[in-house]
Amino acid sequence: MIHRSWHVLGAGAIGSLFASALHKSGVPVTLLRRPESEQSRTQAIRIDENTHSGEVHLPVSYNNDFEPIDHVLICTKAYDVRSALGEIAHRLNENSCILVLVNGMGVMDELSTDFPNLLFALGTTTEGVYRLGDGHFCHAGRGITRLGMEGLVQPPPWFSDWSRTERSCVWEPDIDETLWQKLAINCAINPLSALSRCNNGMLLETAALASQIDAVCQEISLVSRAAGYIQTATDIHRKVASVIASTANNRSSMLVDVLAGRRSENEYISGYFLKIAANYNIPTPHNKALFEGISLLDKQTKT
Ligand code: KPL
Repeated sequence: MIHRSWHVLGAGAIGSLFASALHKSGVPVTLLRRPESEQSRTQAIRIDENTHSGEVHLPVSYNNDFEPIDHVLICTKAYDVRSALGEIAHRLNENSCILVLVNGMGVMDELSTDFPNLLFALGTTTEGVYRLGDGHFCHAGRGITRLGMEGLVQPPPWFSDWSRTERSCVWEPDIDETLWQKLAINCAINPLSALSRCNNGMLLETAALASQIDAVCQEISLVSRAAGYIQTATDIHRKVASVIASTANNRSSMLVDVLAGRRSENEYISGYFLKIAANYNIPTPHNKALFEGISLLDKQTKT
């Protein structure tokens, strides 16, 4: 029996869902936190699902503590990963596994520059979970979590910690295409819903918004084809329509950020897409206008 342990950096909605799931399946889990004022060394996480509510109590370690970290799940906002990892870098080594489960793409470009000796795995999830209060979350929709590492077709031993949890987790041999597909869906839905301040469903119910979705998807398809993401190039219109239908009553994460006056992850979603489009000299005026609209809102936030 191998005794692995996991640390979780960024215990927001998604981080807490997986911290709780790993703990419940018998894996020791510790939450990482900034050493701010007098705080307790344990934290309760409560997750409601339908009529059930489950609570777990997890130990807390401060980022500036010294015990080494073997496996860490990072679930911060995309723009915080780099500095958050910097705060725990002294506890990591070239054998540590660092699993980055954040929105958007482009974080890896930053991390491989700053931390060339560390080993990273990446992931994306369609689990729907939102915050109700401090350490209290609602698991509103079950989804699938796809994890992978560049060039690794078969899962590494640590993946069994994930496959044994109550959550549905699969190993993805081509994580890059999977992340791109999620990015493409986010590029279509998130900025338009945030600028229009509407639930996802309205994007196809209103003719003017539906034609914008179509134009944005057209550009995404062209760029995806040029970049070699053939599945996304072929499927994007259908995929976006299906995600809009299945999340019709939800607010996109970008709309939630905008309504909370928080900086959005625009640079790691549309911003990353525009960089790739520019690499192939493909004009993407619709995506660019959405990016610029959200950038203006981001400039008004304090974070
Ligand atoms: O991932 C999403 C988000 O809100 O960030 C969905 C629901 C897919 C919308 O793009």
